[in-house]
Amino acid sequence: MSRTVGRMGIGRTLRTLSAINQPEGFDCPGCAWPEAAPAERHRIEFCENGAKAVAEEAMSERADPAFFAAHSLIDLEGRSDHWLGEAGRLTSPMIKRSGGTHYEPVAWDAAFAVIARHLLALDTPDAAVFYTSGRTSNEAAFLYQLLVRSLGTNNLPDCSNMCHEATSVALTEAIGIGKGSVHLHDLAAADVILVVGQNPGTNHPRMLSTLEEAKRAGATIIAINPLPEAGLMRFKNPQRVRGIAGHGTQLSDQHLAIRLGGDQALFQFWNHLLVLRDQAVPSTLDRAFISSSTAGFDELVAHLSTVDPDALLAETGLERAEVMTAFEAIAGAERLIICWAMGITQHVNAVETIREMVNLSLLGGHIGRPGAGLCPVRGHSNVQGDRTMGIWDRPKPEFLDALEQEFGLPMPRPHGLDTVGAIRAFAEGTATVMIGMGGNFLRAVPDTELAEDALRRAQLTVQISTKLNRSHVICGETAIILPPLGRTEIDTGPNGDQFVTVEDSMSLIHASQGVLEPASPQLRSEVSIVCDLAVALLGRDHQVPWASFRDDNDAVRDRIARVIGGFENFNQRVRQPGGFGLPHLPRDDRRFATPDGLARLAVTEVTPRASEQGTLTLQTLRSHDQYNTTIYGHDDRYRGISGDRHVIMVNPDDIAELGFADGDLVDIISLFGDRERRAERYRIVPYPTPRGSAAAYYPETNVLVALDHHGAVSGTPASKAIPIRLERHHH
Ligand SMILES: Nc1nc2c(c(=O)[nH]1)N[C@H]1C(S)=C(S)[C@@H](COP(=O)(O)OP(=O)(O)OC[C@H]3O[C@@H](n4cnc5c(=O)[nH]c(N)nc54)[C@H](O)[C@@H]3O)O[C@H]1N2
Ligand SMILES: Nc1nc2c(c(=O)[nH]1)N[C@H]1C(S)=C(S)[C@@H](COP(=O)(O)OP(=O)(O)OC[C@H]3O[C@@H](n4cnc5c(=O)[nH]c(N)nc54)[C@H](O)[C@@H]3O)O[C@H]1N2
Ligand SMILES: [Mo]
Repeated sequence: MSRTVGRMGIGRTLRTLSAINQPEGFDCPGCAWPEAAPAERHRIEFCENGAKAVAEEAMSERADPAFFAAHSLIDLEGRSDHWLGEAGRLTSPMIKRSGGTHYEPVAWDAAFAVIARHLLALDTPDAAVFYTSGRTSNEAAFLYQLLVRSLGTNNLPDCSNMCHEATSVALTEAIGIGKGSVHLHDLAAADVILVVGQNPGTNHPRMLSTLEEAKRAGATIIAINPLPEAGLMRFKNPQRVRGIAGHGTQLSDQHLAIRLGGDQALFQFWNHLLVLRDQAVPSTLDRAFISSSTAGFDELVAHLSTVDPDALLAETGLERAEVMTAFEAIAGAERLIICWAMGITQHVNAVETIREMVNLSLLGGHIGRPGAGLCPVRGHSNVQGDRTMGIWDRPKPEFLDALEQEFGLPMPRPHGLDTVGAIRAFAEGTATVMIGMGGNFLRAVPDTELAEDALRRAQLTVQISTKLNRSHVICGETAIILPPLGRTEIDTGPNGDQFVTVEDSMSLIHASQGVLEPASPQLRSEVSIVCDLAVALLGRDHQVPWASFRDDNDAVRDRIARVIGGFENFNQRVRQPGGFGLPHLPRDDRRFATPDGLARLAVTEVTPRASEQGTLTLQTLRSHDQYNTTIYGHDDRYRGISGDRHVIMVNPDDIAELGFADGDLVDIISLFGDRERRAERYRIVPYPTPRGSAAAYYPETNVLVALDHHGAVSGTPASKAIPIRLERHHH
């Protein structure tokens, strides 16, 4: 608590922390891991990193007009991301006028008028881009996409493009819905859980409590990760006295220290063996399920009979014996759950890898049964809900039909720009207006230098943000900051106190209501900001009654209930403590909403890794002391690194072979054909990561990722698979 008390004071700390993730309180802005049902919930239902995320929003410092008067844009540009965040909460709408050197205060209405003028002057609405980060509420997201589509474009890139896009693509194709298929209680009932490409100890700490419960109930947990991530190796549950005092639980029974990008080969190897094993032990595969509910089995078996298991094994970098130990657990599993996150999705072959993971799950019939299923673990606390609300550059036609029917407006049909496409459009000058609903677009995206040049070419950039970040500083010719209320804050208006709703990683919808006085009386809810902008743009007589939604989230929810399946009686059901779950056919009924009603087994080709002598592959990941682009501090406690984020973790044998030593300062150079990208002055840290696989922190190393280096199907920047070499740093 020292951090929260330091930033917020003791009274506010107690009031705030006791409201996190409680039925009457607000949803933790940290991650999307679900809470237990209200009756089973702890009095303290948050983690260290959730408390940090809350403190980051509820801190006492203010980036107010006096702050902006004292710091020119050039001054701000020279500051670190950490420094910008420490400036405090944004308090007033601000504008940087064309040719201006500073942001200056602007009235809300004047700001909306400037934005409307720019948008209405565009030759085509496709020249504007509307980004969303995953902290936005369902209500604000629904109105925001409606506004954007009323203008006539599907340019709705979001943080999902950089996050779980591959999951959405692969799962929709395979099981007809792009969301995970387990409930929280399924984990405790599983007998084998694979945790793949995920660092829950830092990024989803409450998941460790769930895994601990599963472990106590007898589950075998297998961690598949290049790094021995702390929480998975040994975990002390701080919410139980035994957890604090004792030695902690060894959560994973096995750790497979896989080489970066080797997972597709690993799962294909296991699938190959499963089919062989079934010939000897006939119940290995769930034949009844396969024949009644899946398509593609014969093709998959034919393909798996042609693969070279030794070559697959070599791709993983693992020993045969350890892979076989895990295989025995998997082949014998009655209820298998596969969890995954960015270590899988941020690769060129991400969709193929998830297809192989789904194959494994389907071959054993591990879906739509208690204790079994697919468990992608989402990042941002409402990233899944934003997609459900239609924040998507590739909306489904049925969704657009429903919007048209409800609002009597034509909806644009061509697909819009995703994140990578948006940067390209700004670089080429085909996009000129950027609006960001939360997030830190500039820092989150790849190819930092290119992205900076691209966004500086914009005519107008607008950020709806709680905190100052790089996206305000590297901006268009005209730039606007609009400060919204945060999750922790009371949202009150002519219709009384309002609450919002969010969807967690397991499709549960629940209410979130802040408890703190707003950081400034000028702040407005995201819902009202969208409505005010809509009125400025589309007028009072627009088909959509924007003004009636402005201070009435119930009215917004009534519309959501009519447009989006699963939200029937939304207002009534969300008022039940703990909220309600959205339907999920595979999970609930073992049925699949694919075109033919069958789950799809997929054939994938593993592309052998081509790595040259003297090169490494780099993953960019999160430290224990950051929230995405927000840097809380310079330590990474669980990895034993402190005081410095400019480090690169390298296997000791690689360090020696490359002619370096512990502590050497190097430049990291990525190996893309078009031009050289360099991250300067990184300290080498010997680390237990597989040979050839290195790691460094995001977002500093985003400079290294070429814009074109992304998932083949998902478009997700392959920020866990950057080919690099190291060069001694010279001053
Ligand atoms: N405190 C905190 N919580 C957060 C966030 C935060 O920044 N801070 N961010 C939120 C967001 S938006 C997200 S998306 C999630 C991110 O949650 P994670 O996905 O856990 O985040 P990363 O730090 O990117 O960690 C990726 C993990 O995958 C492993 N990995 C990398 N490449 C491979 C590979 O090729 N194969 C395998 N098997 N493993 C690999 C890495 O070693 C690392 O353990 O967390 C959310 N929660
Ligand atoms: N190299 C590399 N790049 C990556 C990743 C990686 O692992 N490696 N991870 C990717 C992933 S998974 C993600 S999700 C993206 C994250 O990309 P983003 O979601 O764009 O980034 P965040 O850092 O989460 O955004 C933080 C900002 O959001 C604003 N904010 C916070 N709370 C609120 C709120 O309640 N309302 C509003 N309006 N604004 C708010 C604040 O101004 C804050 O500065 O980055 C991606 N980029
Ligand atoms: Mo994410």
